[in-house]
Amino acid sequence: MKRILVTSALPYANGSIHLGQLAGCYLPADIYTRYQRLMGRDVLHICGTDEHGVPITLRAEEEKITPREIVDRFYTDIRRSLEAFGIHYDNFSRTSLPLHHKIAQDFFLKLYQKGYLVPKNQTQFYCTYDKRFLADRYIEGSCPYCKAEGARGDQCENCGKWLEPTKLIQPKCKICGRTPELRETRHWFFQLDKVQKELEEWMRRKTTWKENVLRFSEGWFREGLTERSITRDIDWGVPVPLPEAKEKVIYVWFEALIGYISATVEWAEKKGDPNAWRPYWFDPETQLVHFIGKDNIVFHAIVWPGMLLAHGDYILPSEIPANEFLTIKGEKFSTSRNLAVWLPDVLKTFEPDLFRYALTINSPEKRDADFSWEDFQKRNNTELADILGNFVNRTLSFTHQYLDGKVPEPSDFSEEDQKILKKLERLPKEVGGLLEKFEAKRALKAVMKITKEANRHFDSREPWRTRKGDPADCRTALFVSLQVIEVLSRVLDPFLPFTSKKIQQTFSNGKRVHQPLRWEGDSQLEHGRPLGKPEILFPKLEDEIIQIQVEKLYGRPQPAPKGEIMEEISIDEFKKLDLRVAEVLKAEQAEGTKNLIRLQIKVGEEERQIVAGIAQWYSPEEIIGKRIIVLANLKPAVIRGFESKGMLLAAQDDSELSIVVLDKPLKSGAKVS
Ligand code: B3M
Ligand code: ZN
Repeated sequence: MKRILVTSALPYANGSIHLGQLAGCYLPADIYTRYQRLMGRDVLHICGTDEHGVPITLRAEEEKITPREIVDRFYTDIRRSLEAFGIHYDNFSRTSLPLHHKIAQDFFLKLYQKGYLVPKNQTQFYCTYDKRFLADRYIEGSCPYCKAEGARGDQCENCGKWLEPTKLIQPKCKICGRTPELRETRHWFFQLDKVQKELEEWMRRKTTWKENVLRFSEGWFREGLTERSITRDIDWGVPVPLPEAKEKVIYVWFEALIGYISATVEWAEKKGDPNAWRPYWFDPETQLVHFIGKDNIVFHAIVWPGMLLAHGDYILPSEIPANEFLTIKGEKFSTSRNLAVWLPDVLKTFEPDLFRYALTINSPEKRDADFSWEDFQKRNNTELADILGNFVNRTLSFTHQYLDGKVPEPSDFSEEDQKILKKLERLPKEVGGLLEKFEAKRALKAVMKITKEANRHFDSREPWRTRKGDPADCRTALFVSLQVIEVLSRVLDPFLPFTSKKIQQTFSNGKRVHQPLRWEGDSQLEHGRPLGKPEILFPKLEDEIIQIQVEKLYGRPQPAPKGEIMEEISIDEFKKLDLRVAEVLKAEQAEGTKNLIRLQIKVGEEERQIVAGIAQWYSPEEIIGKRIIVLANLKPAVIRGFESKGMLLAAQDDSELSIVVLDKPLKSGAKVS
């Protein structure tokens, strides 16, 4: 292949990026692209925001602002946070650009002229109360296939099927909850069935593709592809370029996919070479790689190749490495249910590489994976800090302390030295080979494995003993450890670019490193080279930091593991807790959340606000007037945007939660001991 065009699914500009999207698509794509760049290949990484469709208009209606304001806010939010996470795109575009409208309309017209888009009358759900047709997510019901509730008009999140809204069970208008009626309207249908044969032949040649994509597509082929309506009666989107289709727009999924092309065209224009995009989309020597999450398989492995086959000018995807889902303590991330860990939030507290590591070493490449803050803390402390950080630090510190801070000259390599040097020589090819197959998780594990071995090698060579008894041997051992660090700094770049850069900075004796070292090359650590001072690469994460994140997510601390009494504490430690009686003056549901209640409480003379995740067990009215117990000297926290100064005490078993209340009317502010 002459060149690689990598795309990442265009995120809807209706919310910030969360960890589930990073693990599913954006991080794997960046790791793969970074590796290809380090191999010196011609690779472009294209992405941008998907700015039309119902996800945008729903959010605009919720916030009573325009779709334009929503997409402008989240285009910036998403672009900035992905950049801060270390993801470098050659172009990050947006589908509300006139350029995209033009390219999408030309694509539509070409298929229309070739007879692939056929106008038909269609009955569609209409809400008499909201006076509008209900497209896609404006209609909800139970999925006709898997019976899951909350299936949207365009796709069922549970089984991933692309749905016809009229087939939903007990359909309801998403805005007002009423049962809609069916009305006639006219739409243009993409004759997907016409390209099924070609599609199947094309897919049959994809023998190395991931099981989830092949299995899903075969299911669709077996059922038989059917025509699909690709226009909508809404006003926010790419207008249908036909005079008889006034007030209709192209269905968001149909035009967003064309966004991959328009983002590449925009890249070329920004580069001042308007034709530079052509080889990436017309030359069969281009490797076209679409990174997506599994909920986007049907549109990327069936609809999009069908559109490209119908169009006839463009190449088809070479790879579609779809990842499975990341869950959070067993629940699916959900923007709409506000159950997510948002990228802009976490970047305020944590270095990006901690997440790049945690989401890759536990990546949902072949099956769903679960994220928890406790696991995140453990991986940072016992893997990044204790294995990688420790090895780099002890090697550089020893070199500074006993070898004048310079790469020592080796003499005869011991057997252990030769063993680890042999593995080191093979490492870039081993890791690269896995990345070529989109197996970033195994690739990163291979890097951590040799780092563990390097720690053992350092221990077994005992430089702290030989530095006196056999200095030549001591120098040889450290020379080997330094060579390990040099190669680690190269192969870590795709996964942990910030850490890789810090390590390479020490080779250049503090001078700024602009270009990372190539994937393979002569070692930069010839003997005599001065080395910069080591720094602590991964500080340990304390429980308090994690606890704040847990509370942010659930609105209250999670119950201790069932039945286990926690670690003993002294009476002095207990005395640090200032527990007080508080009177609940006011209480209300915290806007935009499902399980948070905002309380105004009185503690002695002072009034303050606390937030508690108890809405599943209590209505606000039930707790007004109660005398509760609060931890009054807990550091204030902001939970889902609400300030909380203190925490109420509640007891929870596996089915019920009760807040702790007094059985006598003590004065508020009374001390609890
Ligand atoms: N915006 C769905 C999503 O954000 C859709 C991807 C479009 S890729 C062309 O998951
Ligand atoms: Zn309605």
